[in-house]
Amino acid sequence: MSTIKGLVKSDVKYDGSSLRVAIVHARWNKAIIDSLVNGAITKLKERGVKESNIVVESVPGSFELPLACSRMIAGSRIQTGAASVTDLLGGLNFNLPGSRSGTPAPPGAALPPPNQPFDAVIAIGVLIKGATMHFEYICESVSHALMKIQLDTGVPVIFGVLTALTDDQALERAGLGRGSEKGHNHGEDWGLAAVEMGSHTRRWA
Ligand code: DLZ
Repeated sequence: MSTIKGLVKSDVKYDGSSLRVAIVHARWNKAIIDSLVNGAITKLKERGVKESNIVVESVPGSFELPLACSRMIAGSRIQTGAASVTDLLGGLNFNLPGSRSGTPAPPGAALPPPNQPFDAVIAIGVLIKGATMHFEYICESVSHALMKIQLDTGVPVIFGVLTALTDDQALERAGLGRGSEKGHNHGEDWGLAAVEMGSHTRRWA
């Protein structure tokens, strides 16, 4: 029997060719992260987002994702003049060492000035439940913070944080399942969601 759960594909094929998208990912559970990030980049490119308009940045763990997303959105707006410095407290001296678009920049390298603010940010992390309450606290605070950032800034923040109870749950959701079923790579959905939401918010502006 087929399932009723899951995402129904949009009838519209959104065009990402004019969009600029940031991916911010944690480095905890890196093998799973890599697969999710690659899935997202594949779909962004499939929808026409230019490699030079995909910026990938890493942070230590999922707990660091909200601050990074917030600063990247603010910084890209200041650099492009889309917001004034006074609007965006803390955005001065914004610099993104080690960021990459397509291929990694050398550590310490500054990003070239972008020609437009980010249309969407994808926050990617993999939280796997352990023996303590760490998992619950991080899941709760990160999901609330990411929602707040997108509502406060009006820039879509795609929730690419897996909150898995077991290693296998996380692996399956990154297309790396250990059984006969490899599972579906959710990173692909996040790439498509970024293009769809980036396109919507331009129309809704
Ligand atoms: C500390 C911690 C733990 C226990 N588990 C994870 C995890 O499963 N996934 C993840 O992304 N990060 C984890 N972290 C690290 C925290 O997110 C954070 O980086 C540290 O607490 C430092 O603020």
